[in-house]
Amino acid sequence: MANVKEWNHVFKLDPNKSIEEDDLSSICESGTDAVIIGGTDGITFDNVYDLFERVQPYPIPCLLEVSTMEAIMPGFDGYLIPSVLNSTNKKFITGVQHEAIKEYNDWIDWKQMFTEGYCILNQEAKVFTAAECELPSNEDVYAYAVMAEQMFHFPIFYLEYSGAYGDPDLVQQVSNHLEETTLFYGGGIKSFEQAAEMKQYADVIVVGNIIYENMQAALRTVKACRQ
Ligand code: 1GP
Repeated sequence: MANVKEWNHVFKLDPNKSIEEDDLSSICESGTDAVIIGGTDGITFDNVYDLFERVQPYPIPCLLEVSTMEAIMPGFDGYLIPSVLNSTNKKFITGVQHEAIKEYNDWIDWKQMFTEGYCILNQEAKVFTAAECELPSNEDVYAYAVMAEQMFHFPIFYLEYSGAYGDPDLVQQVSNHLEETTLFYGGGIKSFEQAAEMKQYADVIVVGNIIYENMQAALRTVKACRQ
């Protein structure tokens, strides 16, 4: 079973983007701790299943970050269930999750589920609009972090800057507000230096887009988290 507490670095693969076999192999054999399959746009059962099947031969944990009920399937090493704390719409905080439990509770293995308190901080990101977010102040973010840990006991608090490099000082402050909950940082990491900078404060670095832009740079981010 996946143990997020032991992770330092993960790659997030987007089922809506294509990746050559050699590049997929490099990602899976890079020394990263896990591969997450997840995205915002164009997520279908077929493209998730296709990627899942291609990652299976590699000895690496593969988790599904659930963004749509249509693309949920068994077989993953774990499931990440986001709850977007800075959404203005209850649907993205507890709504879709509630619907999923009503429908599938008898089949859910809760030991495989990892709930994520998401805080989305890049207004330009598709996911910011899709999840109907409002931009929080730094004080708001600290309170969301404490809420995620102390009220909801989420195993993960995820600072999501998807597509943009975030504010390391904010990540540091958030890490100071958390004791047990694992802090994920994702967004705009394109280099060894950026990965190393954010890794000083976040428990886990999530690297996505650069995989599709510069594979060698993507692979160097793993090394930055292995120091
Ligand atoms: C996206 O946090 C991840 O959900 C990673 O962000 O794609 O910007 O690396 P990037």
